[in-house]
Amino acid sequence: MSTHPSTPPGSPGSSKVGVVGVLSPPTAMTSTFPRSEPLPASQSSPQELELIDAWWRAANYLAVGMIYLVDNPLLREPLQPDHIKNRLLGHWGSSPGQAFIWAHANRLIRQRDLDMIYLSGPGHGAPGVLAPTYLDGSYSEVYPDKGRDEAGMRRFFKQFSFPGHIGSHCTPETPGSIHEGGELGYVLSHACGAAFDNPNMIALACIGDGEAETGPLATSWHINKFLNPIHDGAVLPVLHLNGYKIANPTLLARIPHHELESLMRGYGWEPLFVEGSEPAAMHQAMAWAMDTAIDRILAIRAEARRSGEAQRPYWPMIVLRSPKGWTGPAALGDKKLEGFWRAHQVPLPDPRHDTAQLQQLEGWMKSYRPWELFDENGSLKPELQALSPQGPRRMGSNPHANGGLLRHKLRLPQSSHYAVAVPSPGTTEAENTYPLGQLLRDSFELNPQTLRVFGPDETASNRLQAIFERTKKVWMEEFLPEDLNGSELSRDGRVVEMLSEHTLVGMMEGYLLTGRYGFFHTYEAFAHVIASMFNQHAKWLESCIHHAPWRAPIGAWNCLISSTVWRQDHNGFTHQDPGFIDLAGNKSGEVVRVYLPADANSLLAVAEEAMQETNVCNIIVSDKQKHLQYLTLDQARQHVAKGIGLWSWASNDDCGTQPDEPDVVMACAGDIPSKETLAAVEIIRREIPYLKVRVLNVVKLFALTDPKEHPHGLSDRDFDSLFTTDKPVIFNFHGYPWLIHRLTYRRSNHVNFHVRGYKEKGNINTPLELAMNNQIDRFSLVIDVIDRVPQLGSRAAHVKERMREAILSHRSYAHIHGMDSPEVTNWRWTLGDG
Ligand SMILES: Cc1ncc(C[n+]2csc(CCOP(=O)(O)OP(=O)(O)O)c2C)c(N)n1
Repeated sequence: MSTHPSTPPGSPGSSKVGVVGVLSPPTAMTSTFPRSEPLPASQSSPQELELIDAWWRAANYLAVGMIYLVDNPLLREPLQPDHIKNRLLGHWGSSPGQAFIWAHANRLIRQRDLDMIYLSGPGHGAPGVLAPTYLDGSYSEVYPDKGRDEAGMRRFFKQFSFPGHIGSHCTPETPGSIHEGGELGYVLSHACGAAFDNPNMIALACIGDGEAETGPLATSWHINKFLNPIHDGAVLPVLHLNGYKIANPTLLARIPHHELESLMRGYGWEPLFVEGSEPAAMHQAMAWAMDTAIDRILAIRAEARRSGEAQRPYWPMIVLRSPKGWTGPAALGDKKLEGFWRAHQVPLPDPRHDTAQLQQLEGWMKSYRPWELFDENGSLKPELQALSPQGPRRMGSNPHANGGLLRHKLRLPQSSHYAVAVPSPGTTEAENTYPLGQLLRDSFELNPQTLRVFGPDETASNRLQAIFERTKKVWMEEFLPEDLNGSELSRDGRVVEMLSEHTLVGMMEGYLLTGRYGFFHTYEAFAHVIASMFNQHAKWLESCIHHAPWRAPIGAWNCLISSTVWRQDHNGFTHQDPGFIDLAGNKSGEVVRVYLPADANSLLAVAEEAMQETNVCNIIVSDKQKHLQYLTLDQARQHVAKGIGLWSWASNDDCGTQPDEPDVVMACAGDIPSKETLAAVEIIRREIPYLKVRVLNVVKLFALTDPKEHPHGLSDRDFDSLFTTDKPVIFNFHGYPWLIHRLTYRRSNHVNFHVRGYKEKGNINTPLELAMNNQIDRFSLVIDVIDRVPQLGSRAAHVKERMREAILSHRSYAHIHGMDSPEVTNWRWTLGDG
């Protein structure tokens, strides 16, 4: 236990007091740690650092208390087995280091009136965050029953990682947190998003050295290439090199010092090293590092703002190399704990049943000398309370970390300015995403500091290039003369492009969580790259709604999925994967929306609705290529409002004064599937004119499901009236067919649903050939109708034969000419608008 100089009388842990330097380097690694140079010292007075040490001891005491205790929070009586929780869950290893960082940040915030938030990369070390928010009073303000007295402390301890209460991570219930840190890897990108357009903010980001091994974190060191010191805040990374993960050493802790230093410098950071285990010297060194880092950040900022010239500086970062489970028990029997991976979670696993462990725990807790820290009532002593900043400057109460409070309503321009003219359905073509780019372009004007677009290199490729008429791509690196010709780069751009979907979505989330708006777009197949980020954000929102109602709603997480499966003419099989929306079906309907607009105006109408929503994830699937246009903007708005539309202009089952009774329902969702459905309907109406066909188009995917499951869900009555209760439904779907079955399995007519969609049958194909391979093409749909409508069968044998021949001849045409026949490419809806 690398602990503090004085010990409580009679403490069972007292024999270990004063043991320092428990991290002995393996002989082969002597150049790695510890370094031979003395630790740098700060200007702070010893008295000031002693107080900070006392505050840190209080935080560590609370961290241990919340992992172990249900009672006797101040150890006013000897520790008994009954005071210990039945199940011990939580992470000690990361906590003391995180509280150490927080303690030192408090001093800087107070002395320099900094606007600073804290992001815990290893959020599983929540005790190291919860304790500081309790000490600075923020916790008790949000949760008054966890007051700053003995009874409040007891409840504060008990609730931690306890059934029916809070989790063991920096969950949304944690005041001051915008980053749960459950899934490791996103702390730098979240911090960067928070710092964007917050010129006075410093986002202090603690990075776990295990976390630093993840792909997302490894690439997110590049955030410094996107932060403009004139109008953005700063990110101060603290790489928490506590040496171990759950059961292994970490790579960055074991590489030679010069390699680590070179790595950080190579990424453009200026590393400041704080390394050791002896608290007094570490406080000195950390105070020096924090002062140096903040001096540097403020100087960079001041110079950039004075000169008006934004260059990419070498922003400072701190490497904090301290023992895992610092100040905890040195060992349990012959098993090393402090400074080893065994300190990761609960170092003493069973003090409730093992008397020796109980004594060890008591000694450990008393080593923090709680009687020096808390008064008679159990409140933190005034001189230690005075170490926290005041009001909203406290990192537990900084309003940026409850960003919905700061959010202004998103202002969108009139979509009618960008509407595509549709003289008659299915007769003209347009690029579906292009008008959305125009809408985004003008949205920047209306939300100049609160909107950003994120994409991994594809803004123009996804046909959103109209944006560049108003703003560019932010680029803090070198410019070459040729960049002026079409690269669309600028120091002030509001579009962020980097070929790391993780980093971009992390940035967007940080931006949203601090009260702004974001729009991410990506190729469909590669949306899977950020699948778990979507999961985590959806969970965050869900928890906010149910467990942290004090968090104000934040702007929607928007993801445009473009370059979709059906138009991968040259990219082929790897670029065909419409499965991201399957994932959305797993998440709570409260927080997830999926839209499949079939044309440009529908996409505009979707954007109008979706982007204004709060506390949701919007997934909008729309291809970028030229597609047939069906609806005027007004019609599209109505269509989106309804979620599923009966396209009467394409149907022939409207029987006027007779009951409307279709023989078959042709449903579709998505651009290409809608076109193929309409082409099939046209064939049917020409070839089998006596057949009554109803055409439905689904724009809100979750309209298909039960309204109890999703707010978009259609009532059973509405659903049955559209889809009938007994007629065959041929559903042509953008994605994998099972999703439609999942969503409709409870509907009365589900047994008659026949769904076509992507079946992994693809390669380098023409659009029609790909559709035929997966049987979403017009000819296969006609065959489906013939097969499924009972009164057809052999009565339509000739039509079916012609369809089979058409499939063969169109495939053959594609293979000879390398393209679809003009008859297909130039196909238009010829039956008018009903
Ligand atoms: C992406 C991801 N993979 C695996 C895990 C499981 N996990 C939880 S903690 C941990 C070790 C983390 O080590 P580090 O980042 O160094 O944190 P610390 O040592 O501060 O606890 C792992 C692997 C996770 N949470 N996220």
